[in-house]
Amino acid sequence: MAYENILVETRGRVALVTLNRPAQLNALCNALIAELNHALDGFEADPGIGCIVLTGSEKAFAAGADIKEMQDRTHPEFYMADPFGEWDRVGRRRKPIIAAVAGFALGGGCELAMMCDFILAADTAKFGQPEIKLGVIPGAGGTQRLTRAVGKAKAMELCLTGRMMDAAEAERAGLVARIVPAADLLDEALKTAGIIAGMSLPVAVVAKEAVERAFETTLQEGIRFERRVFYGLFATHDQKEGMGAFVEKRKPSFEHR
Ligand code: CO8
Repeated sequence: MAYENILVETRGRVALVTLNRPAQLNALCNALIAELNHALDGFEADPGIGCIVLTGSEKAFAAGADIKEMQDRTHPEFYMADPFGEWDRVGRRRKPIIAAVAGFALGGGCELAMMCDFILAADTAKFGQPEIKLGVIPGAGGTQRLTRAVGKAKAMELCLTGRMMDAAEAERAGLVARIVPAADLLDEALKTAGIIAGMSLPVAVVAKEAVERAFETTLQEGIRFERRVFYGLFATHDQKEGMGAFVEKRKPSFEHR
């Protein structure tokens, strides 16, 4: 498939997807989301890929869903087409995905970043859910994921006023893992992805699944889940290799099995 709205490359075990509609500030049209899912399907199926970086441009990670594409939709059209089903697929990926965000991450752009496993932000990043200014509300998980990330007070303020928060505020609030200088964002994201991709892939997938459980279940159920999968990892080659390497004072060589 030839992509028109994204750029895709691989660097060793890391895949890089760059949103590429610069004239529209990477507004997320349906075709872009379909291309993104197509690319992610390929990376999920490829055992040679251990981590994915999703990024945009210097000016915008993504300024939201494509307003021009949406504006004339009717309720039955929207309901039947259910474009969010495609968006949801991004958030259900098993391999780790890092969002590397510079510039605007607004509306669907903020929601897309939050579907990733964590956000690395450039010091230029700006986050917000401005949908209320358009007469709608966030529709791709924003009211839920933002609230879980930053708590009710700030999420409510952002969704009701539509104001943006800068990278420093987003980091204080817990929305982003780390802020880096804009010039270093991609290098830092790729370096971080390289570290993750160097771990045992099945173990990384289990770690991701276990952390996600914290958002979906009670503490006791989450701990029970963690314990079951923890014990299960002792059936892997890579657990024997990781612990063996530590005891033998050498670097582990994971085989992703
Ligand atoms: N959709 C379509 N086009 C956009 C979008 C967008 N979200 N954002 C920017 N653009 C376009 C502009 O129309 C403009 O195009 P043109 O040159 O043809 O007029 C171009 O990008 C550059 O934008 P600006 O001239 O506005 O650039 P500025 O630097 O002046 O401003 C802003 C940057 C502040 C980011 C401004 O562009 C803006 O406010 N954009 C809209 C932000 C927004 O409201 N986002 C939320 C959209 S709604 C949403 O995301 C709902 C999510 C639910 C998922 C839906 C699934 C189908």
